[in-house]
Amino acid sequence: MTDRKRVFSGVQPTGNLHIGNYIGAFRNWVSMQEDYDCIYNVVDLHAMTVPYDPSTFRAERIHLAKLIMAAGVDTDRSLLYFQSDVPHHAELAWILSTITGIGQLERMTQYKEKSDRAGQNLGLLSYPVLMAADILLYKVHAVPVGDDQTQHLELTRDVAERFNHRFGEVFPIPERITPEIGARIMSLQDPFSKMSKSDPNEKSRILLDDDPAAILKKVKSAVTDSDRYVRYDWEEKAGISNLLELFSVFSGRSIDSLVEEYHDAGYGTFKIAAAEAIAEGLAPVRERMASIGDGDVMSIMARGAEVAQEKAEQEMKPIRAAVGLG
Ligand code: ATP
Ligand code: LTN
Repeated sequence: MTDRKRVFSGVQPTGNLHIGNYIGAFRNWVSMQEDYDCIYNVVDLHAMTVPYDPSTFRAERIHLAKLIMAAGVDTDRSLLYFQSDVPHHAELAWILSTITGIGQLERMTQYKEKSDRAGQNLGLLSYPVLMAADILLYKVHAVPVGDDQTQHLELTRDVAERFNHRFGEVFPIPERITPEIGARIMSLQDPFSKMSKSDPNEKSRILLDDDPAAILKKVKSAVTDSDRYVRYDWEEKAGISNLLELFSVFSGRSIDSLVEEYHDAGYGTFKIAAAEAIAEGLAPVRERMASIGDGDVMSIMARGAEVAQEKAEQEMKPIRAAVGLG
């Protein structure tokens, strides 16, 4: 790698990727490859903080890695690996946990939501510390994520500042990168809650590998309102505004031009056109998915882990020295 600025991001193998993940995070994972040295992870250790099935976990991890490649992460240019293959993440998380307050962790919205739903455990509480370790391990400058990760990024920045203050200037303070449109894509069934992998209602999300018929069905059943005019207005028309964002991202057209064209076309016509744009935008991902074999994925991930282990070991040396270890 050169001395270009670095980027890190991760995604949990907690289910199939949806277009919220794609728009909020992956588009930037892909586009940032042009200008940055990018390091991306399937954060399997994070996924273990909620109940999961160990007998399917391996296949889910591989499937997610394949989707990341199909979505446009080029493993000749970017480093991609399973977080659990590089133990330095957990080592640094331990060091950082010694300077993180429990009160701050207990205030994390995601901790409160997930512990209410799935039950408390220490891993879930310290989840953001492991995320801070992922980011700080490589001294990255930028982290492309969706809106829901804002609080975790703030914690990462606090921990980095605290570390630097206590042990010397080791970590740069990383910036959050979120898209202008689509940082928070909402559920198709409830436009007031975010589209999520773990929502039990499958109609709430469009998956990256859904076929055009499935996409049309889900968009048609998307919850809107009883009016008939297409307007971009999150207060009054959250469902339609959500669809407008999706339509805009996948068609490359501005929201204004879509509103102009579909203002009084009726919701039925508008939804069909939006579904077609989404299906067309996702077609290359679906095609690439079919052409990548599981064996290829495993060997690419093994190579990624090997490169990362060496790099992470180099990065850990000054960190260990700063805290008096090593
Ligand atoms: P889970 O439901 O298991 O929490 P998730 O759908 O939130 O999963 P993550 O693996 O936590 O997915 O997130 C992967 C990336 O996608 C993160 O950068 C996250 O901010 C982003 N992301 C997740 N949901 C959305 C959404 N609805 N809109 C925009 N970005 C999102
Ligand atoms: N918590 C993140 C996943 C994640 C991550 C990271 C994102 C784990 N480590 C480091 C960016 C950088 C989420 O999306 N739920």
